[in-house]
Amino acid sequence: MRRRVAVLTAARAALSLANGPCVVVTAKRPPMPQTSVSLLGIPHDANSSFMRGAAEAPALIRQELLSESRHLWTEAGRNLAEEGVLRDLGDLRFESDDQENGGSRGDVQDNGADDWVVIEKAVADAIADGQPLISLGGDHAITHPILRAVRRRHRKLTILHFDAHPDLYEDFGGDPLSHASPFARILERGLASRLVQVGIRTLNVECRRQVETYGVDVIEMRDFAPDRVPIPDAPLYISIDLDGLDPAFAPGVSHHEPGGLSVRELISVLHRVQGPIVGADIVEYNPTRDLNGVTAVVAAKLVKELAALAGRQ
Ligand SMILES: [Mn+2]
Repeated sequence: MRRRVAVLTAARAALSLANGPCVVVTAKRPPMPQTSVSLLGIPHDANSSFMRGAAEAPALIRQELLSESRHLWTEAGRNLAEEGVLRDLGDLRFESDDQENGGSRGDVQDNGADDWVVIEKAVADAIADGQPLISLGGDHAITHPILRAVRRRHRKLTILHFDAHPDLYEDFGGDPLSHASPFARILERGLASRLVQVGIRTLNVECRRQVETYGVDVIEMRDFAPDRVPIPDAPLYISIDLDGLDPAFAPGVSHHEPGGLSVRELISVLHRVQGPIVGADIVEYNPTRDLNGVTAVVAAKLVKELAALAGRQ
């Protein structure tokens, strides 16, 4: 049942009480609140296999997003600067944080900290009111605990995933929580009913076997065209590893893999998404590899275009 909002100003209340029956003035029903999009930094890179640095990303992406060098209008015509549209939840802090080790890998450590539980709980809190969330990594390992929380809220869930790599390794380098393995964990636990991967250009025998095992729809980069990408049904989650882009566009990643997507090609696919998305992440920005901060600007641009999708009614 719709709740009517009654507003009784102090002055009118005083007047009413002085002059007889109390008059309750019913305010005009406020307009439907716009969907707001939450932003959460998850500075975690302890499961990176090659080099660290992605934990430094969220603050730099946010800085570019809010830079005065550009406005917050999206290409689809949404102004993220409007009050209440963007809700910044800040960055997560991990109890296991320490400068030398960069946090625990996500499994329970001697100190009792479990970074995966921290991430899962923060994401669950962020989406508890039904509003979509864009998470800023961190490395790609964080998509697994994020999806644990998102899937609990959405009984059906599909994923559109941009990446140079399929991230389907069973146990990369002995770490089942590796940033090369999140989609193996997600699919083996049934956290998504369909996974579409775009930009892939690193398939080896093991990964091709995993693609078969889990029934993943892979659009390899050699076959890519924006209109060839099947957009999965809603509720849809979008995961963007910035190394899906060509290193010419996004040099600030740990694993340079030439022959990738242009920024425009990736956005063209995003613009084909019809319905609202329930969540998204942008991961693997590694500032230690960036040139003039250009990759942070790309990440900020993608936050804007994702927010336009997430904010649809
Ligand atoms: Mn990747």
